[in-house]
Amino acid sequence: MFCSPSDRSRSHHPADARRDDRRFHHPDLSKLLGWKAARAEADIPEGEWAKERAWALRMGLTAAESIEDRDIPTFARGELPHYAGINTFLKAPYTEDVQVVGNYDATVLGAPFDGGTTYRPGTRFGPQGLRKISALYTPYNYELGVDLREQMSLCDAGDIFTIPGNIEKTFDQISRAVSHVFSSGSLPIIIGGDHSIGFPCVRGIAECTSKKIGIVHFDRHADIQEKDLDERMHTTPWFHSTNLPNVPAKNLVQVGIGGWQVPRGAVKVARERDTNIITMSDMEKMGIDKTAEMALEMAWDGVDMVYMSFDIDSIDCGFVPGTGWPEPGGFLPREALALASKVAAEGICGMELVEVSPPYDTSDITALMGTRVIVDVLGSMVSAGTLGKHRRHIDKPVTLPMGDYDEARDGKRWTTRARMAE
Ligand SMILES: [Mn+2]
Repeated sequence: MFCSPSDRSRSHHPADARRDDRRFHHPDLSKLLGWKAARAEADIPEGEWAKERAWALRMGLTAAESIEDRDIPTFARGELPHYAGINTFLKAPYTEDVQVVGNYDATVLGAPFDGGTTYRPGTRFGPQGLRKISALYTPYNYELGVDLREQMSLCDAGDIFTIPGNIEKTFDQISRAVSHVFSSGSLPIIIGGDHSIGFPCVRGIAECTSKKIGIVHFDRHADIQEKDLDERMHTTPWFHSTNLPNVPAKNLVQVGIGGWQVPRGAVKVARERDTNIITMSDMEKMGIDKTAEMALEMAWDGVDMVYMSFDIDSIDCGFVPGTGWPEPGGFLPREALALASKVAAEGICGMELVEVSPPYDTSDITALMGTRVIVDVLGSMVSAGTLGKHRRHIDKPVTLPMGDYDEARDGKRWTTRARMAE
């Protein structure tokens, strides 16, 4: 039987088949996260956003008459506009008085120190770099269905006063600052700084509790030598952390380790102390879910809390050029974010984000990646309902003395005599 070309194309052409398929089998959009997340957004409250906008008008005056949106102030205050303002992390309130950090679920604090680096410096500018680019985010995440501003409280306590050129004095300052924040009940989020800060950060938490602490450590490098270049450099934090009585080495899980600069000296210690190393290829073979499950199982085995250390160089250096020790072959950003989120979902007692070096960064891309890890960790904890779980384990809180300056008695700083005499 003869078929004309047009008949044949009507009955057999694949494009026609697809068109028919679409006509008769309506795709089930409700199975997509894109569909679900759009609907879930309607249930997230907006009260804190309304509060911030009203606060901005009180702080920054109402706008010029020509401006129709009457929520816009004259002086930029709070989240908007993203390019303006004096940046704290995510434009969270700056707690100049560190006595009040306990009023917030989490506290960001900077540890600007690069005296422990053994290759590229510059991480002393890490906290500033992260704060600067963090201003581009809103606190809302579509897929997670969380709005941090509505569902948790966050402050930025500014930076720790580190001592350039003196690692040990800097460590003492960092431990003191972290123990203060942890004792207040607020979750410490420490932005480094090179990786030497890992030890004093863990020490600051460990001294406030009699409970045991496990560590999940994302890195290309094992960082567990006793010394490097004769000092406790950024290659050594886990040697000294796992010497602390309540930080068992068997609960240290090191994820992403590998390449040409592990280095060998660290491997010997890791073997002696029986830490747990998961390489990039282990992760590739097992997949993200299984890797996270295994890391959590080992880190949480017999302990009460888990600390997270995230070295930005665990991500392939093509994505994070601004770091102290770049290494190819690392995580893809999506892998790193998924792993960090899954570990955080179980609840953490603190975290550090280290090795962002803005002088070597390009277009703020490394600092942005670091910011993203932190906000994803917070979002994941909010979503899982595990933020604040660490509080029950603070059984030895520290109380640090403050100075005796009294604003009512001594006046506000930067108020001149001439001004006061008027
Ligand atoms: Mn590293």
